[in-house]
Amino acid sequence: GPIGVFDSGVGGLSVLREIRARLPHESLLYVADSGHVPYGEKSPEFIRERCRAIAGFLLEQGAKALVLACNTATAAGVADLREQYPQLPLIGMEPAVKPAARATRSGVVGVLATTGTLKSAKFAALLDRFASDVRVITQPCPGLVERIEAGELATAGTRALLESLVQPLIAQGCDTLILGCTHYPFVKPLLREMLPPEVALVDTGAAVARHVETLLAASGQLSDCKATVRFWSSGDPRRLACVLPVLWGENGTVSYCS
Ligand code: DGN
Repeated sequence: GPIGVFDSGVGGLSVLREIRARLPHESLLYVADSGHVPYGEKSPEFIRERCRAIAGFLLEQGAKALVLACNTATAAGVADLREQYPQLPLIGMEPAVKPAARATRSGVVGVLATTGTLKSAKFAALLDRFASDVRVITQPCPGLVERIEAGELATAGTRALLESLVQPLIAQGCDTLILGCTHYPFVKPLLREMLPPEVALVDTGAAVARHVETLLAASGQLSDCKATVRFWSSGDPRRLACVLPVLWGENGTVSYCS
């Protein structure tokens, strides 16, 4: 069976790319919940409902494993899904606090993420566990996900927004910047241009792809067939189809799902 991957929108494509690079023989199903993007400012209850609905849909389509390719959805909904599907390989995202706390030399780590992620109990627990001896500055990024959804990866407006978000962190001595939302890797080139070279950018996509491989291997479920990829959007499927060449690297068939 395929691996089911979902996000509030196109952000999870940054994770899907890592999964395909690591596991080229796995068929993939991707749901962009673009009818309800952004999740960043929505209530945890609402996001949990969306996670349940989308997980149910992907399992109906035959998914053998699920990846919540969204930090905000993971913070709100992964515990609930684990309870509902105790046997299912289920992988969520979380900001890379542990590797960043190890890597920093200045002792100051910045976290870019949505308000929902930063306010969650899961994130507070992560800081308690792994960041006790470094200073962590959190920075919510309202408006950034919307720009990335609109395909504005390198416009003047996106650049100005990013500058205003990261300059205060750099001014406070941050040398390690966590991209704690799956949309943000798509503006890495822009961030790289505006940041001093010694500032490291850390995201979780590759680690999640390795974790998917480990879980599937452990349950003997790795595939060696010819892989296919299918996409759904709860928004306008044509809009997702339009951005696939840029964000996914090739064209794809996109259907509507509710
Ligand atoms: N891509 C999601 C994340 O990783 O948190 C959030 C995007 C959103 O809907 N705000």
